[in-house]
Amino acid sequence: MKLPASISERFGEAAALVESTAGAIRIISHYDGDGISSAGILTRALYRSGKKFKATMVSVLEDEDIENIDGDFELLIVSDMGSSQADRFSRMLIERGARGIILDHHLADGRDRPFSLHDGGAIHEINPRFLGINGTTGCSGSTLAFLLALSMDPVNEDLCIFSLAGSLADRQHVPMFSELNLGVRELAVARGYLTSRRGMPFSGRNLLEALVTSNDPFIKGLSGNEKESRELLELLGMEPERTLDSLKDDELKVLHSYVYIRLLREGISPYIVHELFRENLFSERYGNLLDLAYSIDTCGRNGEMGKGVRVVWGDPEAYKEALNDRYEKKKIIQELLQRTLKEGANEMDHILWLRVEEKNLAGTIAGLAHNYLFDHEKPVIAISRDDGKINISGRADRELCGRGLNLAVIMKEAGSACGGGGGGHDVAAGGHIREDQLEKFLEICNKMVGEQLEGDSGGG
Ligand SMILES: [Mn+2]
Repeated sequence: MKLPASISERFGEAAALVESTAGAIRIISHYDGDGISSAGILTRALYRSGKKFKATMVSVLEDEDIENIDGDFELLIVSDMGSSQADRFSRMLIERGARGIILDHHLADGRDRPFSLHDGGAIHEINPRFLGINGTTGCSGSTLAFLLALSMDPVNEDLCIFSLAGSLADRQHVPMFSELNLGVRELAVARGYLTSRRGMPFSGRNLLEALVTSNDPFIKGLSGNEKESRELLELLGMEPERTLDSLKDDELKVLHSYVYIRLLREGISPYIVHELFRENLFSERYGNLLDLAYSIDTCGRNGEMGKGVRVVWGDPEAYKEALNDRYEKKKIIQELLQRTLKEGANEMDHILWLRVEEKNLAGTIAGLAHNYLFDHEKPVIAISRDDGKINISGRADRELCGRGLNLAVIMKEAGSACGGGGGGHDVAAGGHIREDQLEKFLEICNKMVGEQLEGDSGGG
């Protein structure tokens, strides 16, 4: 894989640091899909080069956790996290007489240069944000782990699948892979590890499961309805039990066009339907890369990071279990969507709002409800009670944001006017407010959305 010289030099130095380490190597990584993929890639690469290692995955690392990292290690690798605490790590490592590598793609506390061994410190830090690469879209933790593995030994090329799975789990594939991710994607396709097919993001162990469990898109009447889905597939001349990647191009086209028209007929925004057509990557062993990425991610969300790492190590039993877990989770989301559709949303002039007490899923439900269940001209605000306060998740789509909507601004202002705060992105934002302020909060949101979209005449 071709990299600009400045970047491959950074990885080359990190690889040399690993190679020169005779003692134990300690890995600390984030617990989500990207972090687990990273840890899996790093441990496999270390194993292949005969190194001693131990890996742990965590959701957050408090400052005192950094002081208390267990084990007698010579080298610490912090992955998918660490840049915002690089100073702490550095002091701890100097005290212990050890060295460290940070592979992170998150913001780094306003610093404009990475930690470097050349500066007399104990840390060699690689963060795409110091290399002119977008850390939010162009490079994930697993991309960094993979590039290090590749610098250690070209034999690690086969781990590219997990590199992309991690990027996908961080949603860096929407609308498409770019920058360093794109480089890995080109390698994976060119070397035959993955095949590329354009179309809707269907995944599943067979066609029937793909339709029945589909939440994005949620297809009214088909999603969650095994009988209707089976009948449709038979009508289209496709065995429900066939695998997705067994479909020939023209069969895939038939299925996609059918769903496309059906969604448009239901009144789903053409913009949203259009966005569903993107590249899907398939592996013979793992199916749609979406399945691999989200089953690893689900392991982390369930607190079973070890299972996730076993998936990256190629354990077929672990993948089977993790896939089951993923589809269980999809089912829960599906049931929430069905319930939301049945109960309907509360409608105001410019917003829709609904209660989602499953607070970890509120944002997901708000987003899918906006896209597929209700009037897409209005953003959806999901609220969930949480220990004396109310959590808020707002979701819209790119088209509304193009017309002036900015949910980050609204969440921030309306949140702080109601005894809390908020922020995020224009299209997806969140916040929290005092429990007795809900009515006032909704009034402010409604008014602000109206004002932001006011200047636009293209709406309806
Ligand atoms: Mn990440």
